[in-house]
Amino acid sequence: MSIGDVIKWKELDEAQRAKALSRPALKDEKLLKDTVSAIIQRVKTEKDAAVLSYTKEFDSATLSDLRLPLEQIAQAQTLISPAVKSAIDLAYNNIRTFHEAQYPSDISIETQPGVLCEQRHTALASVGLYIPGGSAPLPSTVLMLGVCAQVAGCALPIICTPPSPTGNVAPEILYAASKCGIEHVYLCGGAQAIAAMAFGTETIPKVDKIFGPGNSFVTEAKQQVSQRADGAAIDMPAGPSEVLVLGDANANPAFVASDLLSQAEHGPDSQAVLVSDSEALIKATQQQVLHQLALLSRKQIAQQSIANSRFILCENMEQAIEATNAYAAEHLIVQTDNARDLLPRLQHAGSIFLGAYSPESAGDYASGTNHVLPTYGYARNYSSLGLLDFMRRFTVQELSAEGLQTIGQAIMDLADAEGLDAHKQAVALRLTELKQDGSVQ
Ligand code: HSO
Ligand code: ZN
Repeated sequence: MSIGDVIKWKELDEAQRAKALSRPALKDEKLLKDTVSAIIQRVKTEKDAAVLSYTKEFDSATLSDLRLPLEQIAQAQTLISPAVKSAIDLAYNNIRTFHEAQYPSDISIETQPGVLCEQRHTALASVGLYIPGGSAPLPSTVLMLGVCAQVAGCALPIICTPPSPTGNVAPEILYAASKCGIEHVYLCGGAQAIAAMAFGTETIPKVDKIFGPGNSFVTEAKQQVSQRADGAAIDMPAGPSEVLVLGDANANPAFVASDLLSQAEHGPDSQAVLVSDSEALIKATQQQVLHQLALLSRKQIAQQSIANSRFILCENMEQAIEATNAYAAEHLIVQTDNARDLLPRLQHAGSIFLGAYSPESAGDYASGTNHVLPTYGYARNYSSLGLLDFMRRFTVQELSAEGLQTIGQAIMDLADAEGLDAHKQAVALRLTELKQDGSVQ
């Protein structure tokens, strides 16, 4: 079993440092793009028939109807254990509390007397939530997306999720959907599900925006449909998921190893990185990783990811913070003394977990924060998912006669400067009328 080497940061030049922080390469881009584009085209023209045929081909499920019967959503709670039911209830409440607190305030302000400017918010009308199937069905992702749609007030939230070969969906997923008030669940996955939500089929409604994680086909399909005017918007670009733990000599190696492995068990291309100024922590963590790994049910998956893990030894905390910021981790776990003191210096991360008792799993499931986060370095310029992603903001303005008189000359001068006569005229006509009216000077 192999584990990433210890990388000594001070011995690396700039190019080697960039390589030490690089993400796993995405494979065979051209083939992926072409395959996905063919699927999208077929779904766009053949609609339900194409989705049903892909579902048979890729999910081995022969369906007559893509929509899951509503009764199955209602019945789900009778099919899950009481422990899982109350865990979903607890997670739902915390996620709801945190996202309700994000509800934005509208703004209404007079920039000058009689010039009223407003910023308002409205929920997106229809949203498509993609929930992956495969080796681990994720009811937690239903909550992360579904609560946002519910709190924002989206009128039509729908879920697409791949069915099992017998045409079923895990009851945990359906119970989470029912908590979020979702009635439309469609049995399809992969690029075909993304295409169906982007363009609509006889059964699956077209949505305004598509959310959620997925494999490379799903990710590529989301990118492609988001680039078409007749497609749909998407939440964010995505790549394989990752964690970076920033630890000092006082960090608990068993805790650190468990966080690295939590990431590693997601998939072979997940990345786990430890950055530290303590060689002792790195060595002890590596031992713990090997020890804990052997006991995991998904050790086949985790060990592939751990083979690509990185252990970066820095000379001091300054340097460690620099490397951490350069990586821009999706999940950044800070296991140092006084972790909160470092917060102002941590620039790029999707979500930050402070201190020994804040494992990534807390945010993955139940603390209340969203687990849909920018991966693959996108934490430099994208935000963690939140309520506002399910809303749109727009502006309103209302000028009184006095207001137009106050700023009218400036508008006309700017229109002159841009050579746009009709713009100037739109103001001039009104000002002339006001003068004739005599109501305003
Ligand atoms: N760590 C994943 C989310 C997840 N973990 C779901 C467990 N279930 C991406 O943030
Ligand atoms: Zn996770």
